[in-house]
Amino acid sequence: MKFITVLAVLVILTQVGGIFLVKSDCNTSIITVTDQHDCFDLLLICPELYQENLQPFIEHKQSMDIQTLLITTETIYETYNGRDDSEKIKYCIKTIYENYCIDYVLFVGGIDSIPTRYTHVYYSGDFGYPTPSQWVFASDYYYADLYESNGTFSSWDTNQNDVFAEYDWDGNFDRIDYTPDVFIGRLPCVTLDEVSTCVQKIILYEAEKAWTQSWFNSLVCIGGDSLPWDDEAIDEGEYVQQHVIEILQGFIPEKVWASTNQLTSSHNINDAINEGAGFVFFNGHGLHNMWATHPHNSNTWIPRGSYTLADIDELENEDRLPIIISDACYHCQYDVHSDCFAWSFVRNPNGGAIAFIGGSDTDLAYGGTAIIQKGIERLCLEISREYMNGTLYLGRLIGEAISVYTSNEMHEIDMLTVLQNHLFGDPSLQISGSSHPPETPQPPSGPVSGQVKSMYTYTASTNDSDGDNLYYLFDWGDSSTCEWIGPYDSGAVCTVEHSWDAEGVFEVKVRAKDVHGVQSGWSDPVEITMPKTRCLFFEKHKLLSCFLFLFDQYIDFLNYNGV
Ligand SMILES: [Ca+2]
Ligand SMILES: [Ca+2]
Ligand SMILES: [Ca+2]
Ligand SMILES: [Ca+2]
Repeated sequence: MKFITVLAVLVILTQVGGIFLVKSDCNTSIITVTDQHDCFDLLLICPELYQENLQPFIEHKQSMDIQTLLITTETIYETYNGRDDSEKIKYCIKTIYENYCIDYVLFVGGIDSIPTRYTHVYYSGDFGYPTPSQWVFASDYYYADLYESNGTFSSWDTNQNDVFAEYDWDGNFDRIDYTPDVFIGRLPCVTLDEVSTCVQKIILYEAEKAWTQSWFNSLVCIGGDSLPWDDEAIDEGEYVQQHVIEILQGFIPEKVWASTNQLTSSHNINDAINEGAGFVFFNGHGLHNMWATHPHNSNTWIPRGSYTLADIDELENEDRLPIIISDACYHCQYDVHSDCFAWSFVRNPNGGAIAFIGGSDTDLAYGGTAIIQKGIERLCLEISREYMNGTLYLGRLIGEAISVYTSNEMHEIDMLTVLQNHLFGDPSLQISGSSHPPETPQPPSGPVSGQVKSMYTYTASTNDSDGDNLYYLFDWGDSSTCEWIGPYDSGAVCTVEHSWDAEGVFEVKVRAKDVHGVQSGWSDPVEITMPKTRCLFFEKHKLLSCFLFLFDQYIDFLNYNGV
């Protein structure tokens, strides 16, 4: 086979110079290896047309120590067997995985360049609102799930009737092991300009180490009451995001919420994204070209006129590029609409997003607090947990989240969640730093009581075993927003001022992060009382004195009147 021939050439050249050339019909890419048994990290699959525009990407990945191998769809179709082009691609991924132990696979090309696989799921469940019963949607996840649980090739057509991923489809079932074996992403480019734009964005994102930038720790949450009139009167979008905020400790939430009246216009969303954010969450309703939700227990749609593709095109966040996670219908329906919602963010040359995670079909969800138990909403929480576990690469973030999700018993809604999930982005994209975290700081030092609206000074410090410079984030126990402050030398004292606007007892804590973006845990809290205990006692004492005075006067009055 031609592919075997190519590999033989590679081995010979490797033995000669430590650098080998991957020859293709129209171009040459240079791949550096140290010996012939080396593993690759990333397999890049694209049509020949895009190969030249991807050369800077390959060179950049090499510089990031991500060994990259490119193979064109034309070569795959000539070289590999399979009943159709999709199966040939899947066999190619499997072969390269087994020979070169790749972790990540990136498709560069839309549906016309690289085919997907369509599911066939019949779902008769009752969600209390109309849902389709026949689910036929694009599932690139087919290419990530290489093996069944017994280690054999996973065709997604185990009953061999050429209908794939069947679940109760005319009574037929195909056996699927939902665990991903490689981490997959797609840049569904349809023009060479889009290829170049994505390459430039990825190179800049990693070269600037986006995860170390001050804007990265902003977390934009866009949501409202996804399902009005549920029995518990929960604003589901905000409820999911409150859980995300609690998981993504150290991120500063920007709540573009219905309940805070911050979601009346599309400008609210663009203003928040233009400031820059590491992550953006959309929780609500979508079509391939829009997003919207509801105010609390209302059938009104907000923002006015919905958030549309035209709004995405107006984004100007430049290199402050978020990873967007969408819990809404049809945002990744690239197989029907080449300019779908998700892709419009990623292809935007003036900003938008570095990557988008979402679904290609209808997103089923439970109303009320049960919303976080299943579906893409649950996946939002698992993805957030994976990030806090220190996951370095984007594909692993979503892949590991799916592995956790699928470790429980799979029902129809779980199948639909996992199979329609897509990552539009580079799965080998670095999204956090590799370094030892700073030591968890001692609680902040400063006054433990004081008066409302007076300014007080607090200090904190800690050490980083790598000697990295450090930033500090204080949680003042009130609703005030705060920012990461720094950089300070490891061990140096960070001094800040704060005042409280209301009386009460506040738990104040601090955490540190190093210049690689790696964070310590929160310190133990210190209790700060506003106003001072002495003042409270004084006020009460004065009040008591006053009562006693009045009581004395009352006794005098009674005596005077001879009662
Ligand atoms: Ca598998
Ligand atoms: Ca079948
Ligand atoms: Ca609701
Ligand atoms: Ca460190």
